[in-house]
Amino acid sequence: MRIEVRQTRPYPDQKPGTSGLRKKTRVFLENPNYLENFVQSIFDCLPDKAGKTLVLGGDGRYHNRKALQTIVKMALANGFGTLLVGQGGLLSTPAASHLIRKYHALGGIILSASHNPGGPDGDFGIKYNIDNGGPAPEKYTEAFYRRSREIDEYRIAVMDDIDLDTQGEHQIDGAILRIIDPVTDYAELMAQLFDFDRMRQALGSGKVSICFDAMHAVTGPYAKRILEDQLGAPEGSVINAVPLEDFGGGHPDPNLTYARELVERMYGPDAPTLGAASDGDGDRNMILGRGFFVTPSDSLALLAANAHRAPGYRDGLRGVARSMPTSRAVDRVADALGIPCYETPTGWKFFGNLLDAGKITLCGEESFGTGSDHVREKDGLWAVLFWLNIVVASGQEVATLVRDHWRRFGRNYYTRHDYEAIAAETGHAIMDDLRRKLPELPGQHFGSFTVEAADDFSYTDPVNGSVTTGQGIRILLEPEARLIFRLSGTGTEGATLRIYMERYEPDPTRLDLDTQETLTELIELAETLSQVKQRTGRDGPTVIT
Ligand code: VG1
Ligand code: CO
Repeated sequence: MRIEVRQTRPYPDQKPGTSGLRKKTRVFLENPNYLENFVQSIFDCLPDKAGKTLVLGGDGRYHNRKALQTIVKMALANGFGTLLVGQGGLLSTPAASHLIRKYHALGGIILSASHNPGGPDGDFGIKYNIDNGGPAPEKYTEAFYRRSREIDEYRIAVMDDIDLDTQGEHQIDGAILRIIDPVTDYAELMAQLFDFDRMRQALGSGKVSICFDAMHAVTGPYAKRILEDQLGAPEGSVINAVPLEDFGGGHPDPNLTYARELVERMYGPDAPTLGAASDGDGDRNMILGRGFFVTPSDSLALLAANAHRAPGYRDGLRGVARSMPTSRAVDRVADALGIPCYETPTGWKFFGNLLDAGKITLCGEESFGTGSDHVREKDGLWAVLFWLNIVVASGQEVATLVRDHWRRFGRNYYTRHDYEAIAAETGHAIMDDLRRKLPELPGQHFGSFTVEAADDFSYTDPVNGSVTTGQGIRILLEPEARLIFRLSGTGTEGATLRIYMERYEPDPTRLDLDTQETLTELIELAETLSQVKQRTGRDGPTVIT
C-alpha cells in the first residue's frame, strides 16, 4: 500500500450543523477535495487513532459508494487498524452506533443527509460519531471546523477500489478490512430488548398486523429481516423495502406528507394494526394506528408510560429527556413515575452525556426521533418494535392506547410550522427582533394568554457543565402553553425558520379537537410577534407537522 500526501486548499464553510456536515450533493461533486478535506480534518483531530477500529457506512444515497471508497483509502493511510464497513456501503445510523459500541471502535463515519432527498440535485452529508456511539459533541465538531479552515494536505492510500458487496475479511498491509452484514448485530440487539416470542405469535396468527414503509431508504433490509423473516409478518408487510440511490424519487421523510402510500393504507378500509415509517438513515420514525396519527412528542410520552411492557425496560426508567421544542407530554409521565426529566437543545448529541452517565433511559425529539440507552442515536426501527411490543402486550389499538394516555395525563396539543428556504438575512433578522423583544414580554396579555417568561434557551450540561447558548426563543404562557422559534441547523439552502406551538388541555371532554384549530390563537400570536408571513411574502408554512 503506497500512501500519498496530497496538497489541498481549505474551504471556509465546512461547519457541522445539528447533525454533521450537510450540503447540496453538487458541493461535494464540484469542489475538488471537498470530502477529503473534511475527512482529514476529522482524522487530524483524533489523537491515538493508530491501530484503532473505525466503523463506516451510509444510507445508500447517490455518491455514498464513491465517497466510501475515498474514506476507506484515507482511513488506511491515516493508520486505523481495523475498518468495519457495512456490505453495499449500507449502515443505518442506529446500527452504526451499535457497532461502534459493540466492537469498541474509536468512532465511525456515517454518510447521510437523513430525510433530505438525494441525487445530484439533492443533498449529501457526513457525520462523525465518537467511541460511545453517539454524534460528536460540539467540542469535536468545533475542532473539525477549525481544522478544516487551515488544512493544506490529506493522506490517502493508492490502491484499487475495494469490493463493497462481498462479506469477508481482507488484510491490507497489516490493517484489517471487514465487510460485514449491516443487519445481524442490530437484529440481535433488538431481540434482547423486546418480546420477540409474543410478537411472533401475534404477527404469525394475524391477530396483529403491520405495514412498515422503508421509503426506499436504509431501513428496508433491517425491517425485512426483523419484521418479516424473524417475527413472521407476512411478506409485503414492509413496503418500499429496497434502498435506492434516489429513494425512488421520493423524499425519505416519515411524515404525513411524504409517506403517502403508508398513510393511504392506514386511513383506508383494510388498515393494519400498526403503521410505521423511517427516514433516509433509519433514525426517525412515524407511528400510525388505524386512521390515527401519533405525534412524536406523544409517542415519547407513551413509550415512557408503557416501557415496563417491554423486557428490556422492565426494571423501569432512570430518567427521561426531551429536546426543548418537544412537547411537555413526557414531563407529566416523568412526574408520575417520580423520575427526572431533562430538557436539552435540539440534536441528539446533547443526550449523549445523560445516557453515558446513566441519568436517563429514554429520550426523544418532536422531529420524529425517539431512542434509549441501547445505542447513542435515535432509532427508528427500535421505536416501531417498541410500539409493536406495547400493542401486542396490551392487546389494544394504537388509538385506544393514546386516548387512554390523554385521559390519564391530559393532552399537549402540538404543531410545528416550518418556513423552509427563506432568505438567510430574513431568518436571522426575525430571530434578532424576537430576541430584542424578550425583556418586555413577561406580563403582557395576548388574547386569552399571558406571558409568564421568555428567554433565549441556553443549556448547561448537568454532566460536564458545558454551556450551549442561543438554542431558540422560548415564550412560556399561562394558561399552560408555549411558543418557540428557532432556525434549523440542517438545511442546505437559505434559512429555515421553525415555529413550535403547544397548548396543554386537561379537560377530558376536549381531548379530540382538531390540532390546528385548537392552536389557532397561538398560530396567530406567532405571526404577531414574528411577522414571518409579511417578511417572507409567504402565505403560510411550507411544512406543517
Ligand atoms: C432537525 C430536527 C432535530 C434533529 C435533526 C437531525 O434539526 O429538528 O430534532 O435532531 O434534524 O435529525 P434542525 O436543526 O433542522 O431543526 V436527522 O434524522 O437529520 O439525523
Ligand atoms: Co435521520
